[in-house]
Amino acid sequence: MSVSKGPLEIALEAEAPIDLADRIIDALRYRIGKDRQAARPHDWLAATVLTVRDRVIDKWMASTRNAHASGAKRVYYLSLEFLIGRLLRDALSNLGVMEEVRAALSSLDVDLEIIREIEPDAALGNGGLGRLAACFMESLASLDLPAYGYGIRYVNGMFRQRIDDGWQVELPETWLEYGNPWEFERRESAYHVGFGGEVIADEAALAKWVPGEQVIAMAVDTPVVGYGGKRVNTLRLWNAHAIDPIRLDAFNAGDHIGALAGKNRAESLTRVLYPADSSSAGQELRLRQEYFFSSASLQDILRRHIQYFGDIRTLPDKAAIQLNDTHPAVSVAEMMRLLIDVHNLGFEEAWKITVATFGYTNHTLLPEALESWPLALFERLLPRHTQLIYAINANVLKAARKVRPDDDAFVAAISLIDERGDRRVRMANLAFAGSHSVNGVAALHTQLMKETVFADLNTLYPNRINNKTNGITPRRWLQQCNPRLTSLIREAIGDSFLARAENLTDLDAFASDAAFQEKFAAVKRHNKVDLSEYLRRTLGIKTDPDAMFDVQIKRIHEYKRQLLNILETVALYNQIRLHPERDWTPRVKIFAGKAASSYHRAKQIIKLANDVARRINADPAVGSLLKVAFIPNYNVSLAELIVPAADLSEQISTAGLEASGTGNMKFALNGALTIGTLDGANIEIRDRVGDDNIFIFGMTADQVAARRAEGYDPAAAINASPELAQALANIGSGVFAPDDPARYTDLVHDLFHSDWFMVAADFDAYERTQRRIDKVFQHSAIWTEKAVHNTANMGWFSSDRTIQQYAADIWGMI
Ligand code: 26Q
Repeated sequence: MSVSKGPLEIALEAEAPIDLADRIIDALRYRIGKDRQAARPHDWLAATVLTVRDRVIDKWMASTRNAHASGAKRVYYLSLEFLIGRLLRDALSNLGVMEEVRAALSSLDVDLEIIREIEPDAALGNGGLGRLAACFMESLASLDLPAYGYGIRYVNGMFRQRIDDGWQVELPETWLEYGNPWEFERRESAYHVGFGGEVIADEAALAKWVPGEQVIAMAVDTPVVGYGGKRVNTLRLWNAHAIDPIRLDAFNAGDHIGALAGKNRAESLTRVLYPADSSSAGQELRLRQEYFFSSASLQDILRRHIQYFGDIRTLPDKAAIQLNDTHPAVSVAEMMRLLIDVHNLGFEEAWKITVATFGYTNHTLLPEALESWPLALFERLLPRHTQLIYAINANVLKAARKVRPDDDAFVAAISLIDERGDRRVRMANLAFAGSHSVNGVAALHTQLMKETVFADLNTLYPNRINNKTNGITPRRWLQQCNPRLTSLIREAIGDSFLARAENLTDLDAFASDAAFQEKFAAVKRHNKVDLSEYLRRTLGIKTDPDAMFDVQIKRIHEYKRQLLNILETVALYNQIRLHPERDWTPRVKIFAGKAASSYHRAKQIIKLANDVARRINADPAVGSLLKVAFIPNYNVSLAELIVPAADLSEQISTAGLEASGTGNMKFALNGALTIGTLDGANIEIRDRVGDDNIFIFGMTADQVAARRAEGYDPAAAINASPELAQALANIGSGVFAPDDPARYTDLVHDLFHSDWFMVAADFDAYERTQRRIDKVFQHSAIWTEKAVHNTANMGWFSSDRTIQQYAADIWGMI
């Protein structure tokens, strides 16, 4: 894209209308090189994408031009993760050409649904944080805000999960196998990124960094289409290339491997997404990735600013840069380096510009997840940045001493360097000090930030911490994934809710309308039939679409407490066997999620879910009263199938540990009721849907903290709960693992002796609530009325609202 200054008014619409089907055929012939006879499904997909992409391009260029012409402020969202999923349906839907394209393909005997399904997910993220970035990009375009997402174009995204004999096996993910027709390589947008080397003083005694190694970052752009197709923004992902792709001297001397070593080393930077387990692994390649993408993005942002506005000192008026967690936090030091060493500003002025430009979003309080890097590693890789961080720290510590002169603990907590043990650079402190705004992602989480991890920084920089409760895009997470419910809502209240999700409250008027309830329930049942069919086809598990579909799908982590759900499943199984005559509510327990490859306990929990499923599904004593399914390879596309089919949404983290959650929002929007703790955004969901329409149980965050402080005794909690004790006895003695009865000895032992996530403490409350839910589900009209109230009151959780708050309060854009 050649970006030239000022509006370039070219009449782009003046083209003669050509039949869409002909265009697809042309794309197939002239861009793929196949004719209709030779075309395979992937060729049709590529030809369709290329044709749709053509429609996007004029709007894309116009969007970029308008931003330039108006001199509007732009937002830059820096994220190591963008968990996008498939793009085709999103683009067709937001452009409003779904039916047109479907008809064109149909005239060519091609089924849109079939080619849609073979599009691979762009899975450049682990979970919630990456998916949030994708929802934000969609909302930014939909709200007509000029924005760029910056990230890494991983060749291998989130690993593919296979379940072998109940165990997770990780396979490489290959989303680029058939190429990626959505993207544009921008060879002219390339930057050098350095590593290592040394800092010397130049003639003027100014610092000069001479890197020991350099790689090239090359931009690859993907258009992001907003709702209604008004605006198209850019997702710019970086690819790493070697400066010298091949060392010919080595090659000619016969060293064919050595000749390519530099190329391989450079390209390994953008090869693979780090699978996270919320604990910072601290590997050198990860820090290299963080710096590589931060540096390339900032060079690009500054280059664009200078090109259009001429003066680097106006940067904060024209650019807002948001850091998605600390993963891009080294950007603060890189900005200082670019402003001081390249643009020749003084330290103080550079710092003012930096702080005015950056905002930082925190997504976790788990201490083991707070990123820090060994100072020695940091200094070896980034010697100039280390100097700058020392200089920043000197100022920060001076300010801290001014506030509390005699409080060494206060000063030590604020320091950008952790001086305990091996010295480490604290990325959260760097991001905090270098940003004018620091936000949490739900009200409770933000409150806890102020009270715990960031208490001291909050004293030094009061008013910096603010809340921006997460949201989800209603286009992907209602309109596209649940067309049946969307039609029903549209019939009732019109379709303004897709752009203004708060208008969903008009549905409240229909909640007690019997005719509407019936239609709502029919939609849910239809979606459940689809999921049921998937379970039968892929897992051979037969399920009754009239049973309650009880769903927990998310990353597998102890704090999310899949174990609590499994234990309750075992307890229910025991109760059904003991009292088969009772009026049980048939349930299908559905689990899905990936465990970080190094997280042994999480993988054990996956195996347990599968062991429990195998035994229960094969037991004629429970028959269709209880089924358990662990669906392999959870990803965005699978969520789009499962969410619309859920009756009950499991959001059962230990209170205080789930920063927000966004799956909770997707389910409630699609008419599932939530069983959840008072954690993250669950609290705000309750506030909006009302106490009667959500099932809250268990300890609050305050109670969890108090219980820990007083000395929590899990064995006592277990012994006080006969059903829990029984379930644990069954699991511990190998009832579900006859082939290896000792498989869960350590897991059960740990529950008795530490139970950090307080599974035992919350078990009884959880179990009682589940039995209450059984009763409510039997009254289908009452259940559906609650479900409608959920859908009606979830509009506030649109990421449009979240983005408007960021734009107004943090970015200074509206
Ligand atoms: C860190 C260092 C090294 C390698 C990987 C990582 C890493 C990567 C990803 C650490 C954490 C993550 C992902 C975190 C995440 O997804 N957090 C979730 O963010 C959501 C959006 O705000 C919240 O809704 C969830 O509550 C939160 O868990």
